[in-house]
Amino acid sequence: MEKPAEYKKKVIAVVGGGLVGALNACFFAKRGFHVEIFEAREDIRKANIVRGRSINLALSHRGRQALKHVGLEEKIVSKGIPMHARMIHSPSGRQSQLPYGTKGQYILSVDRANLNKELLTEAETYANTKLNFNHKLQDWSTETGLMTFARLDGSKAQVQADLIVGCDGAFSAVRKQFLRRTRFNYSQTYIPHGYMELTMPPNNGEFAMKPNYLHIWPRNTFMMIALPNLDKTFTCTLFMPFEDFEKITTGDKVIEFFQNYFPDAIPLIGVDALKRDYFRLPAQAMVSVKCSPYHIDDKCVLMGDAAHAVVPFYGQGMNAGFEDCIVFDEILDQLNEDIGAVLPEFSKVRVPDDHAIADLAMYNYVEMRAHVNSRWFLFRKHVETFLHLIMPKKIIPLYTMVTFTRTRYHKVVERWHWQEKVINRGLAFGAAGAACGGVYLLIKHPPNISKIVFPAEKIWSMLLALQTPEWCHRLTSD
Ligand code: FAD
Ligand code: EGU
Repeated sequence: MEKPAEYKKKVIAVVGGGLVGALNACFFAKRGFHVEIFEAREDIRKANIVRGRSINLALSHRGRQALKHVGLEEKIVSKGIPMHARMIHSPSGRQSQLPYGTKGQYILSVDRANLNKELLTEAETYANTKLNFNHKLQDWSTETGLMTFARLDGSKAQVQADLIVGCDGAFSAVRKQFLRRTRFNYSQTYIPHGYMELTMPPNNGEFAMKPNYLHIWPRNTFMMIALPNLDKTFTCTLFMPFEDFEKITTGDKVIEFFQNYFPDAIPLIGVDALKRDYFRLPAQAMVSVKCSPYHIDDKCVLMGDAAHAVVPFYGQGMNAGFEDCIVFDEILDQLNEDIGAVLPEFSKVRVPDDHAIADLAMYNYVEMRAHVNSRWFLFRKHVETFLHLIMPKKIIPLYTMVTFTRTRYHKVVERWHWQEKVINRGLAFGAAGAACGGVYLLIKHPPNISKIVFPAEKIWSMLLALQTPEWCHRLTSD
């Protein structure tokens, strides 16, 4: 529907020119709003040193759909490296692959800096966008929408906007105003784990490991993950409790630690590189943030990590943030761009979904550190795959719904709980059925006693073995 010219002059200020902010600017620019991005850092396209969080990310369906909306899917996908399966590394160095699904089901390893650059460049192609770098939001007024930015030279800039979109990450400055208001819910949790990134160089000009995989070394409380980069390196991310990071104080201790848990990675990363890079940067913290609502009146809305920082144990943070942009766009359509109605509707629709993925990611973190080693990981995934194979319509693995569909996250959780019930019921009925069948056969063909006692005992002890933690231990201890 055609909007009055006056309306289209509305200024949307996007605070934060990270992944979600830059994408959001494209969505708003496409609609004809006047968009200004305010980013605290310098223009990363001109900077030589790119510091900051993880070098590469897993891009999946939700994120790709959002990129498609702004015409960037092909460009980003062509520079991504498909990962069709996980490669599980056991402590002995054995590698086993577990496909993500059928041929079309793969995730992509994308370079964070490149993705951010492409998004900024795309936003800039619109005549109605303006990018302001070196503008750090300090404060804003919920009454007037007036924002105060600090510039590099120490000067201040005051800017007025009709709508403020807070995309300024997990430690959002925009969100500070929300915290002072009544009936605003907020929770933040730092997990005891930190992460550290190590680079695995190419070996004789080739990838040191198979490139089209998400490499995983699951070791209960320790875990390492490696994603491939276009320059044939891998970025390895080591997840470990902070107290364990702190125990490793010398280069020799680093090697000893890797010798114990990730021996196969030592020659691939290199002893000297390992000793050096481990101490280059301290381990980084991970935080989970949940809040609601996401808006203040018709003035301001939060998206991406500013609204929901999730722990990275589902590879969904950016994907969820990108999906926020699609959902907001859909609501703008439904409600004729009436911002006063769109903001509360966005909170209503999106909060349950973002909270659901935050919970799922935290659940997976707790589960993985509790007892996930390579054997358990393989076992569980095989069970999931098998159940999907025999009941393809009824049982869909949780990660499949999260990663390869746009099923609303809260529906994914509902469906998952339902499936668990079906599986448990199936197991119970299966056991009862087998027992009845056994009794029937015994009555129909009564065997002589000497024959029955022996197998009955054996079956009984097998059933008992299934229940004992002993059996569980054999699976969960390497
Ligand atoms: P950010 O990327 O944090 O961007 C915020 C921007 O706002 C920055 O540019 C910052 O400079 C700017 N800013 C901050 N404060 C101000 C201010 N006061 N004024 C102006 N600008 C400001 N997600 C995935 O989907 N897949 C993965 O595989 C994945 N792996 C991850 C691995 C790790 C170890 C971590 C920590 C996260 C991972 N994530 C992953 C999550 C992903 O990194 C985030 O969800 C994503 O970066 C969020 O984007 P954002 O734009 O909301 O926030
Ligand atoms: C963590 C850090 C494997 C990138 C969760 C899987 C991640 C990623 C998994 C990081 C795991 C864990 C899934 C994807 C993905 C798996 C997933 C985690 C990408 C349940 C750059 N996770 N991640 N689950 O299934 O759905 O392969 O840093 F080890 S991609 Cl923790 Cl699909």
